[in-house]
Amino acid sequence: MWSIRMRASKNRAKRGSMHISGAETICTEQQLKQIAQQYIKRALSHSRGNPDEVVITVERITKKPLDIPLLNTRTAKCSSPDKARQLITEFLLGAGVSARAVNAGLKVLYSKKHMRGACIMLSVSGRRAEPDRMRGVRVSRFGMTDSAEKIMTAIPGIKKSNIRTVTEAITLASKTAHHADILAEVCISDDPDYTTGYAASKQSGYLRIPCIKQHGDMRGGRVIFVRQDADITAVVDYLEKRPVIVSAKKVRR
Ligand code: WAQ
Ligand code: MG
Repeated sequence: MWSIRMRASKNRAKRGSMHISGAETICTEQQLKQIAQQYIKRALSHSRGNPDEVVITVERITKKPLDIPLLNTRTAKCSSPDKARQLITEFLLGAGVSARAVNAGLKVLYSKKHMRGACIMLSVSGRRAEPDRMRGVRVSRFGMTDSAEKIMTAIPGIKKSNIRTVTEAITLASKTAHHADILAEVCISDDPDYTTGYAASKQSGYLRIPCIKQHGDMRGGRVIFVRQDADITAVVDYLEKRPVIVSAKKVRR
């Protein structure tokens, strides 16, 4: 198996280069060429702008991937960012995150500062624990089995053109939620024309939240809430390095 990742950015020469788009999956050797082609096309036709650097990393996976279940999906009734904040708050409180950490998390999610990765937040104190606050932690080395991908196409209410975005998000969220020290994750896309976000946890599954932000807003972010006493180094190592395949076989309610 191989891990393939893409990252596109703009203004590479100037200070503060801008992240345009990123994607990744785990695949067989035969699939590599086709996926690399798709990723380049994606990088060059992104709503956040035109990149001047596209990096594709292809890496053989030597460790056997961990087989984990696909999260169940639901879509919330939501028609405004205000309502979305309320839904996120309820979801996080239900997952055991303190009110203080919820507020700190919302601040990061709706902040103007743009990160390429996710913020790791302690679930009681609301303290940020990611090693690099500018960059955040990139969840990486995950893929989905073909059978799980088929299930994705059958989820009601998802536009065909959005299936890829949703599939990638659920795969990442399934990997994240699987770790015992992770209580929940919330995500807002940084694509100005993608206004559905999500909240996810192992217990409650993947909750799609429409209208999480206004159309045209370039801001986005991700916050992963961990147990207050979590081993941060181990969590980051799992998120970044542990190869994971998400499959539909073990879907639970
Ligand atoms: N690891 C950690 N954080 C990431 C990663 C990653 N691999 N990729 C992106 N981020 C962070 C980063 O801060 C971005 O600004 C933010 O998340 C949003 O990234 O069911 O497309 O790739 O319809 O724009 C949600 C789909 C799509 C909801 C989310 O995120 C649905 C999306 P984006
Ligand atoms: Mg994006």
